[in-house]
Amino acid sequence: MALSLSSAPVSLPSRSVVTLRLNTKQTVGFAKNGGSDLFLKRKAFIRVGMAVALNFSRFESVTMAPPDPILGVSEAFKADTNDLKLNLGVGAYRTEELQPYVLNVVKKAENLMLEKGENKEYLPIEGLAAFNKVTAELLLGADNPVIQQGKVATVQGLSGTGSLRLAAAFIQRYFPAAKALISSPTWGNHKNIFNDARVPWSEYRYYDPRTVGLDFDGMIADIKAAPDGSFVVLHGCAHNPTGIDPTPEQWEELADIIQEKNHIPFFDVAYQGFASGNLDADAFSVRMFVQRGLEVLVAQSYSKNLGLYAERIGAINVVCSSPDVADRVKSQLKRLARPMYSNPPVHGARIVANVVGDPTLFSEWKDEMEEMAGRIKNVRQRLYDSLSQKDKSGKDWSFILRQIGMFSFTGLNKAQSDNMTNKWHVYMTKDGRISLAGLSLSKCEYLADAIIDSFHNVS
Ligand code: KET
Repeated sequence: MALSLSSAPVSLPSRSVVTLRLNTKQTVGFAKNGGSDLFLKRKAFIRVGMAVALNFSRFESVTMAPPDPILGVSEAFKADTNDLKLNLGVGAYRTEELQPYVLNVVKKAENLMLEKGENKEYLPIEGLAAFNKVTAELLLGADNPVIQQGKVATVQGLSGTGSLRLAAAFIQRYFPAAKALISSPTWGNHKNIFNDARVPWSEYRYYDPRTVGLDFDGMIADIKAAPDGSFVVLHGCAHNPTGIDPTPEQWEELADIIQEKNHIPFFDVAYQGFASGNLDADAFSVRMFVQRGLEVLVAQSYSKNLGLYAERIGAINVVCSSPDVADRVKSQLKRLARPMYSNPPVHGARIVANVVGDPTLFSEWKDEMEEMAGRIKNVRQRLYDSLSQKDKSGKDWSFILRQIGMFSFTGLNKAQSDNMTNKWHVYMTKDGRISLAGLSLSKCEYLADAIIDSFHNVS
């Protein structure tokens, strides 16, 4: 059926609603449902100065966002039908058969939870108390005086990302003039997090491509040159993407400079246990800063070390100079969390509380983590061996063995990384990072061929 106006007839698609703005300032609505038109409001003979907006979206100006540099790689991998394909993009641990891995301690904790038949009521805004207790203890050591004195504000977060984002919102609210300092390079999402939270950031030098190592002098110089009272974002261990950490002596020197400059250290701890295979050893940097009496922010994640990627479980810890300050900081973190997501999910928090809080499960977890870290070390060695044997150019690949954690920063540039994907079906991030956690011993030779071809034949 057609709607006749003073101008040309207009055909309405079924189920459409049209609002006509009349020159009399009256609004008349028509709806068409199936075949019969309804006259909704007011009968009127109309001379229309009309805007009939059919097939027009109010979101027309929204542009297509680029794929995420890390998670977008997994999407592209899924779409590839080649059997040889290898996903070395996202940092997610796989078995030697390249299957996702659910830790045995996680299954045991989940069975316990099922037996207890716990309810699904809302958690408090700050999260599960049992989780918050064990997560701070795991990070700082259970006997750490700052815990015993109540100086740590711990709030359960939506894994590492959500915890970083909450802390960034806190920085924006209470230190609106402060800047975040991030390493160059760093985990790609750091920039997004600070951008979205409207915290200005700048980079400090970190990686030296000439030595394929740490540019410690550059790092110190940039941290010194930054405005006093900046938030220095540091990777607690297993720096992503370079796999290069400062030595203990360099950490001490960094703490000196940070203290001198009145900066606030902001640790991102996403790989505790994955650098050395040992949870305490990997917490060295954070604990050393805390021991010096510094106030410190620490975001934690259980995605990697407990394999709880999709559970979104982590925490933000703010170590404060007094229990009173810690209470106030915590109250403000809760205030920020409430309108964003109200309160966090319970399942992952219960798993962590059960595993870390139970001596038997805790010790089993350490064994499993050592096993995961060990498998990655084996793959790292095999990749190095394959590259060294196959590459006749004399290039020194030993940097791969010096890097730690889940990743290897290969030094391949964007064009070379593209070649890895387009020709060899090896999916990786465009900064040249490969996740060794997604590699098996049996695929090392193939990967070495791909790397050698890309490195030597693509400029
Ligand atoms: N910090 C770092 C340094 C990091 O590498 C990740 C994740 C996170 C925090 C956050 O993880 P979450 O799952 O929110 O706890 N990195 C891997 C996955 C990702 O990019 O989201 C990665 O680099 O592949």
